[in-house]
Amino acid sequence: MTEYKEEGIVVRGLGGAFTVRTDAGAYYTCRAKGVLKRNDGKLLVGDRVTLSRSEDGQECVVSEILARRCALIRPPLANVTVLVLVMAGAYPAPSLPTADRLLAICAHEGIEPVIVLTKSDLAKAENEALCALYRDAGYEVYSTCATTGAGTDVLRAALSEKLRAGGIAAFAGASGVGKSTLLCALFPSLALETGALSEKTARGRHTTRHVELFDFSGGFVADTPGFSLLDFEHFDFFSLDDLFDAFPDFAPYRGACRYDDCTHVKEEGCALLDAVREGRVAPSRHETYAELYAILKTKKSTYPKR
Ligand SMILES: Nc1nc2c(ncn2[C@@H]2O[C@H](COP(=O)(O)OP(=O)(O)OP(=O)(O)O)[C@@H](O)[C@H]2O)c(=O)[nH]1
Ligand SMILES: [Mg+2]
Ligand SMILES: [Zn+2]
Repeated sequence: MTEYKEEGIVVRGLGGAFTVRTDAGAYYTCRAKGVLKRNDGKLLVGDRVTLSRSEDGQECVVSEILARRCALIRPPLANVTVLVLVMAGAYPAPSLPTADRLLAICAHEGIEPVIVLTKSDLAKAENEALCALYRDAGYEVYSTCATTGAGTDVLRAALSEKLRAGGIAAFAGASGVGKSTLLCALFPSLALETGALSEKTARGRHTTRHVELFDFSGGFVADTPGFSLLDFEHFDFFSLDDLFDAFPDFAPYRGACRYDDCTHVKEEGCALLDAVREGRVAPSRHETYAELYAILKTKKSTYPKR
């Protein structure tokens, strides 16, 4: 068999079949070579790859993963450049610890975070409070309503600018928060499946089950399966040494505490705790920090320091 080798990007992965878009713009359904299925080197949507194919394209194998800039486990996606964290003030109620954990992972991985508060028709006051909290913490925040389309033009323009030079903007957030609905409001040509919330728990039902990339501007937007509250419970994404810097809003207080080895959890003379008391840092941000401190303290540092 004559073998053709081409480079491209994995745009979809479902049940062991991967769709690769080659740099020439053709789409092939591929299997992954055995070594790319193991946990440590697993092929992810977003990976740039080499594919080997027969002339007619019937036999396609992803044979190699090219250099990765980063890899997320939740959502499972490689080379994310912008993480669009979708939240709502209600339906489902937001989990700030989960949001803050994902934002910390972004900071650590060098991924630009963008926060979108959606369902503004259902949760106007709650969304405004969240908007103030995260803008004060220095994050870029947008407000949208997928039902009326409010705020979608502004968000689309911002994403277009961010993706102009390539990259992947991944929409992530709790199940049922409205990621797929928002993507359809932003890009009407996408006909993504969406699902109602459970009446009993007002939570989502995991309607989206796979990650998929769609062309936009010079790069891609990605829909991802919503996470549940348990997904970030077991926090193992970086080491204790990197924790403080994963909260960009804490930066002004670095090195300002009375004790050099201050853990910023309970010490006297802690500049960060003073900032929380005086309303310069949101208590919820510090609570997440303290929770992660307790979790990471018990772990051996096996991560390369950045
Ligand atoms: N009122 C209102 N409902 C919305 C809005 N956005 C989404 N919804 C509804 O919220 C429900 C869940 O929306 P989805 O888009 O499926 O949520 P998702 O985040 O993709 O959920 P998963 O795929 O499970 O992760 C659907 O019933 C949507 O119609 C909004 O802005 N306003
Ligand atoms: Mg969805
Ligand atoms: Zn301190």
